[in-house]
Amino acid sequence: MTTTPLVGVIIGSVSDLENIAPAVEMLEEFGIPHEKNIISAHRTPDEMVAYAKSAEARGLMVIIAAAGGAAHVPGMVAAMTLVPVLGVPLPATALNGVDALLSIVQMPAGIPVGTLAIGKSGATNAGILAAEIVGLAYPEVRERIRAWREKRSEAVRQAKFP
Ligand code: RP5
Repeated sequence: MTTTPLVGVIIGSVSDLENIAPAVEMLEEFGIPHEKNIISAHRTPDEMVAYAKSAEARGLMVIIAAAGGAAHVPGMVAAMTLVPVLGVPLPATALNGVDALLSIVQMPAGIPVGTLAIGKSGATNAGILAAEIVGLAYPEVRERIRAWREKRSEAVRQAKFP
């Protein structure tokens, strides 16, 4: 297994840290080298462009891009790279993430962003989905995910309904 980051996780603001944490936990669970960056479409647009344009050459296989509000980052990054982008809408405004969901999921045909659920559930699944994509090239990652799923299945089988 390489030590070069295979998954890039980006958030739009430090205020997103708590919500994106489950994605990072999943990548750690499956032992996937990853990098983490705070990149804002409206506050640091130049850094966003540089990040997206260098992603492929740096060896990233997947980018998880999470943002709240207007949530431009996932779509803008997707427009500038062929590395698949998973978008996680985060609750950050009075609209509780519905704004970000609609923004991220409604990419016009031609530039896809794989959109997950709002908030921590979406972040968890983004981490797992990224791991599954990495698992296409790294069988050991796929086997870790298989074992993790089986452990969760077994926990349900052993659970008591009092
Ligand atoms: C987005 O705006 C971020 O992803 C965050 O969810 C939201 C609010 O950011 P802050 O104003 O809290 O920095 O760019």
